[in-house]
Amino acid sequence: MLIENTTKRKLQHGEAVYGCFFRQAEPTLAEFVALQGWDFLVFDGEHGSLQARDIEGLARACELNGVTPVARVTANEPSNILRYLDAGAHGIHVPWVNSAVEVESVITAAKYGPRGQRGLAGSRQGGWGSRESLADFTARANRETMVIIHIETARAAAAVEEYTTVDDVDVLFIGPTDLSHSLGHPGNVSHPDVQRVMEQVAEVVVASDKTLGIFAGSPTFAADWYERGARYFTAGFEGLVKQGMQTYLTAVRG
Ligand code: 3PY
Ligand code: MG
Repeated sequence: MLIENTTKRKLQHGEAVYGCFFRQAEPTLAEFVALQGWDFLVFDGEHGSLQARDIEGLARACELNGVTPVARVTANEPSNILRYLDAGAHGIHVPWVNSAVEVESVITAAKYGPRGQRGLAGSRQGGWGSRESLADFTARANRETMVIIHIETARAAAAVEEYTTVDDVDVLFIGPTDLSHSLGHPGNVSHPDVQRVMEQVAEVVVASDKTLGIFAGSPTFAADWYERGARYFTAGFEGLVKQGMQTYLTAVRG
């Protein structure tokens, strides 16, 4: 249930927040991951097989441990956004958003009136109307729900200035991998063309009232982008587990 979004609160105070992408439909494993000290977990409906229904148990595993459950939706589509939020995500990552008009449509889908047109019903996110009235919940949800928009195509990068003018966007999030692909250097995030576009995006976002977010799989990448003004960071579960296991095996096998 969405009572308070502690990650959003930290961002509002200018603090850096750290989260982990996770795509297993296993609440017990999510609970273990949540206990490692993350501010938030991002349950990944885009790259993986998670369904909106899986968010119910995964969100509960987070909520029990004071961690914010966020979901990456499959696509920018109102019924898709609605189902992930109603199931219990406190925020959404929306991939492949390619114009300011599309950003506005995310907000319309994610916020209740008067700002948006999110479908209203008793849902797990609102405690099925058992904790407070639906009217009170709409105000709470509009205040607490976090919206993270991916900048991961050349088109999105070129339009980012306009994205910063859309109210109620919390985080403009660079997706380095898709961006590298879109710029003609698939998987080569350190290519100078990709770095230059990421820097241009960063400058525009940092000068605005939005938070700059980025996927940062390593601490050095995250530290570098902290210096450039990013405050919302994600890593990935598999990447971190892989590093830990390989470090262990390399050490024990000498
Ligand atoms: C990307 O790098 O494309 C991402 O979406 C990271 O989450
Ligand atoms: Mg991506």
